[in-house]
Amino acid sequence: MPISPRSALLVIDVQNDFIPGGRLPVPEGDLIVPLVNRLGARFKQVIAAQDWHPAGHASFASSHPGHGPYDVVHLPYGEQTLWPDHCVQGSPGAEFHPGLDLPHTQLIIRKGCNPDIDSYSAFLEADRATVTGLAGYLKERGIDTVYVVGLALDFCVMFTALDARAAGFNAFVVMDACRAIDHNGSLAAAVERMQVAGVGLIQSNDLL
Ligand code: VGL
Ligand code: ZN
Repeated sequence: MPISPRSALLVIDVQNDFIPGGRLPVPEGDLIVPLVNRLGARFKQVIAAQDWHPAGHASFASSHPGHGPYDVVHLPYGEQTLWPDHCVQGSPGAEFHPGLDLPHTQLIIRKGCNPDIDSYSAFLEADRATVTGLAGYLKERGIDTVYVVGLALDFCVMFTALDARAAGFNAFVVMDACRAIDHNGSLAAAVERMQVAGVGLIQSNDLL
């Protein structure tokens, strides 16, 4: 498949805390890095998302006494899964994986910065109202198609792809350049939701 100049690669949360050995490890998360680099080399437009939480963030189980990671609590905007502390602003765990080699990345979108609101998506925070500005950036640059890779497939990658569709972009997820947390069937549910929304699920071979 030729890569249109009107397309962008969105590299989601390839950060130390999501790699085995980190605070919220995604199994095999490190294995995607060489493939993400190869894909990135094919795109003129590369955008990276970086989970970037203040200490004490509302999505951290440690902020909810009596609760542990993976519990679900009610916050003003709805249900929130709780996580181990991760990707704290300025911490080593929040840095990109050292093997990520995408020096032509033009934009880094940091998300989850609001202490009271989580943001899986690189477009829209979990209150479904606060935008990151990514849709406007892409539109101003004439981009109509996004390819999404990174971590975790069943959370940040999925919500980014769904919101890309909702914002009017063609959206593809390069499945073998992602890995999932897969908690309580979340991977199968994510595949189903993306298919229903018209997100194309492809393999890196389709692009390389
Ligand atoms: C993510 C859980 C919490 C992700 C981020 O990148 O998928 N998951 N924060
Ligand atoms: Zn997070």
